[in-house]
Parts: sequence; structure tokens; C-alpha cells
Amino acid sequence: MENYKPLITDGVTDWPQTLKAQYRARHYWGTRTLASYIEEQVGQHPDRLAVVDNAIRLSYQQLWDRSASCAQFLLDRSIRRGDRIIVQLPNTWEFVVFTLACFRIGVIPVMAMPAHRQHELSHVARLSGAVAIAVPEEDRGTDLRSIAHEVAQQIPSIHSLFVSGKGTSPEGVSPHSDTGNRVREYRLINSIGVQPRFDEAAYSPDARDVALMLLSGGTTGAPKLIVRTHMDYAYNIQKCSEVGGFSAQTVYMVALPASHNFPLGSPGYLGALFHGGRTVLLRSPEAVRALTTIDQESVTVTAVVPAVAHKWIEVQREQHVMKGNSLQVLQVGGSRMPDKLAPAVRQVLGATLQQVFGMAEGLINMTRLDDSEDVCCNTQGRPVSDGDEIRVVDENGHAVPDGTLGLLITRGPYTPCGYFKAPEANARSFNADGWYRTGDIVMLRPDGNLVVSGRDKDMINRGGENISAEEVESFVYQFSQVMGAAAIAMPDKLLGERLCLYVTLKPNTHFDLDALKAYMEKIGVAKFKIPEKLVIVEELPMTKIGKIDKKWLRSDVVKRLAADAAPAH
Ligand code: AMP
Ligand code: DBH
Repeated sequence: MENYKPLITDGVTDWPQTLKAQYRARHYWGTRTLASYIEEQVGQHPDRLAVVDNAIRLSYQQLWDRSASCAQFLLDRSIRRGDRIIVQLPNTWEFVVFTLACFRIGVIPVMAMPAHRQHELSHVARLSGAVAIAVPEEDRGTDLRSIAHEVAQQIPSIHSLFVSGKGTSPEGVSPHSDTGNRVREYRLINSIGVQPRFDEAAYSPDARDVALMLLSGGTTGAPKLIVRTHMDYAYNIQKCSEVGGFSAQTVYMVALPASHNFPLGSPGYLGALFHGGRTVLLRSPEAVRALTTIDQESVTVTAVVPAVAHKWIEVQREQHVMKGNSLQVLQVGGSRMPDKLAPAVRQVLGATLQQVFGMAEGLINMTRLDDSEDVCCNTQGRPVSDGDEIRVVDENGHAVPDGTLGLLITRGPYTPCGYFKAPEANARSFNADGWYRTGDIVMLRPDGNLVVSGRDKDMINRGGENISAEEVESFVYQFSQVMGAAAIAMPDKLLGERLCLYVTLKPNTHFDLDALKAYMEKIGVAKFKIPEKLVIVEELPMTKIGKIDKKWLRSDVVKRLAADAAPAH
């Protein structure tokens, strides 16, 4: 143990010594790698179905063999323990096989999103020092392979591209003149035929090694990288699995991008595979397809963002697509579930709602499956581990009384103490005792559950009056004609900021500010919280994972105000 040398030290912030000693003593951190949990299941029931991707169905043994082939394929191309590979694969069996291959030889997948483009990818590739990129030929009409070549051209550390899908280009050559001879392109499918054996013992990583890098999806600024070790991520998955009730009977459908922390490890498809369950991969969360797949594959649990839950509920209510009753649990997280929508998860989809308030930075809160209707529908749950410490504080870091709003800070055995190579962000977001400032405004209820009220940056400061965007949105959601709502700040000469509201409406319905004002006045809400501008749009812009993109809206309203102010000709 004393001789252990970390794979990467530069740019990684370790937990403080005292915390490390505590976490070890309490056995939060084990000695096993991520792959070892799946290996155990392979040993117990090699022929059981593990991965379903449309017509492709892989047993545990096939998954294990294919990932071994893939690992050898990477080794043959000089990829070694500690190397970083940007993974931008869609939700396919290749995603599961490729990342498992990486875990088995200590290669570190950097979990990019299918929606990322050159700007984000170059940034992430440079920051991580990646040696390769794994991409599909194309994704929903976008030529991701060409984008990857352009990124490779800019980032000299990249020497290989691994392309999924059938394609026809020959092995080992770069068909792109852009990247000339430096960058070699390989077909992932060609890795599958090689010997499903490699010298596991020689290449297997240490549980303390970095297992993967997650992206923080913050809507402001460039994505940040979060370094997760085998031991902390395995613990993360195990605790979430316990609270999610995952077992050998679990059939988990990946509907969100598999590289996101929620469907990946909270407990995600890895949670299902750790327990001998099955994972079903969907390319997108489109409602009819998703509801049909739940029936066809007897899916028991899946994870979505509230906007997707909303859509599924609408479609199921109107078209009754899903006929069976396999779906036991719908996990909803990523942004705030409107309280009003929550009961429909049981009423319309017949599933238990499990709210998940998590972050790639670590801390995960969940409602428990046997919580009361009130807790399940009106809170975002509580931490999954007794090692998670949470505090709700004011701007000066002093604790606020329970039941009042404050900023959530946290530390714990699966919450790293800094972003990768980001000293400035770290100075803002972490302190020396290992506490992470989540930026979330929450209330801690006396029963220990958290209610998320917004983000600290998601406040509108109207002449000194602070307004929580999420609070205003909750009033707007009381109107049944409203599909989506986003309250944002618009600049104002007099007050600094005023409140602007973007909404999407159900077809052929009407909504205006007078109706909202009348309602807010009737229930006695402070006047300054009443929006002063309403923009009705066809669709709200979404971030890569499906959260409303408020940054975009804030710049949109500035343009609209300028247009309003321009003299008419
Ligand atoms: P990220 O840091 O990109 O992983 O995003 C995590 C952030 O998403 C959290 O800090 C919250 O702001 C938000 N979030 C995640 N789950 C929920 C939830 N269930 N309710 C409200 N906000 C959430
Ligand atoms: O939004 C998130 O980042 C998130 C949501 C739910 C997350 O990281 C998670 C669960 O693990």
C-alpha cells in the first residue's frame, strides 16, 4: 500500500489526510476495480443476458469476451494504463464494451456527450491530454467522425480515432488529409474478432487509480473535468444501487446519454451490471419508442430528466402506448421536478417516482422507494451514504436554521475535492477541508430531506430583491396549459435586473401575464416576484443533457429588448 504511486498527480486534488483515514477505517473505500464487479457476475452466470441494443443481445460472457478483445486491441495500439480517451459514443453496445475494456486495463474514458461539438471536445481533449477519441461514424445526421478529425488536428497528443459502426474505411490509416499520418483511424468492430484473452493480471489497475473523468455540465463556461477513482465510483454505484433496490431482476433502460453520471453510475447501467441485472440501450428518450421498449424488454427501471418525464406522461396519457406494468421505478433528476407533475408518475406510468438530486462532482441524494407520497413528490431526497456530510449555509458560510433556504455544501467519500487542472474554479468551489460548494440553493426539511429551490446563479436580483427563478417557475406550472417555464434575469437600467419569463404552451391554449399576476396576487406572493416580460416560444433551448439552457435565454432576451427598443421605421 505504501508503495502505491498514483497514476496522475498533476492537477488532481486528493482528499485531506484525516478524511482519507476516516473513509478507509469505515470501509467506504474497497480494493476492487469497477470491472471486478462485472467479472464476478460473469463467473456466476455467464449465459445470462447482460446488454440489449436493438437486435444485438450480449450475455455476460459475450460482454466480457468482447471487452477483452477490445482491451487487447487498445494495448496493441500502444494505449496504456493512465492514458485518456475521449468517449463520445452514442448509447450502443459498443459504448458498454469499449468503456469496460478501458476499465479493465486502467485506460481512462473521458465521458463526453453526443451533443458536444468541436468547441467542447477540443477543450476537453486539451485539458485531459487525451491520446484518442472514440466516436460513431455519425449521430443523428452529424458527422462526428469528421469533427473528431478536426479536433485531433488541433490537439497533438491525439494519435488514434476509434470509430464505431460498420463503415468501410480500411484499418490503421487516416482517410483524412487534415490529420495526415499522425492520426490513425480504427474500426471498433474490428476489435471484436481478436482473441478474447489478454493478460488481465499484467494490466489490471489499482482500485485507487483514476477510473474515469466525468464532465460537469454547468451551463456557464466550458465543461470541467471530474476525476473519479475505481474505489470511489464503485462505492457511489453500490450505495445508489442499494437505495434504488437494484438486483439480478433489474432491467435498466439507458434513455439519457450513457456517459452522464446519472444513467452511468447513479446507479445507472453499471449498477444493473454489478448486480447481474440487464441493461437495455436506447439512442434517445423519444416517448413512443421508449414506452414501447419498456413493454418489449420488460424494463423495470430507468432514469430521465423532468422534461422527458413530462413528455412520457403526456404521450402515455393521450396514446396509452405502454400496455404492461413492468416499470417499477422511474428515477427523475438533473433538474427540479415540478411538484405538480410528480404524482402523475404513479397515476399515469404506474411506477414509483424516485427523485435523484445528484452531481458528477459526487454527492447523490435520492428519495427512498418506501418514502411517503409527500417525500417522494415534494423533495429531492437525502444523501445515499452516511459518509456524506451536508450543510446548508449563508453567503458567509454560517449554517442557516433547518427549514430555511441556503447554499448547499458537501463532502464525502465519493465527492472529490477539486476539478482536474482548474485552480481558479477550485478556489471558488472547494475549500481546504474538502467541502464542495454545490451552488444549489436548498432547504433541509426536519425529516432530513432536501428541497432544491434553485442555483445561486439562478437568482434574479431585482433592485436588491433576490428572486429564485425556480420559485417563480413553480407558480407558472400551476397553469395546466403551460408545458415548460424558465424564469431568467433581463438587464434593466433602473433596477439592474428584472424578471423575464419564457414559456412553452400546449397546442391551442392561451396564457398571459395578467392571469399569472392575478394568481400570484391571490395566493399572496410578493409583488417583486411577478414577471415583467413574457416570451412564448415553440421550444425551450436545452443543454446537452436536457436542462433548460438559461445562458442562451439570457442572451436571447437581450436581443429581444434591443429589437423592442429600436425605433420603428
Ligand atoms: P453537474 O454538476 O453538471 O453534474 O450538475 C449537477 C447539478 O444539477 C446539481 O448541482 C443541481 O444544480 C442540478 N440537479 C441535479 N439533480 C437535480 C434535481 N433532482 N433537482 C434539482 N436540481 C438538480
Ligand atoms: O444532473 C446531474 O449531474 C445528476 C443528476 C442526477 C447526476 O450527476 C446524478 C444524478 O448522478
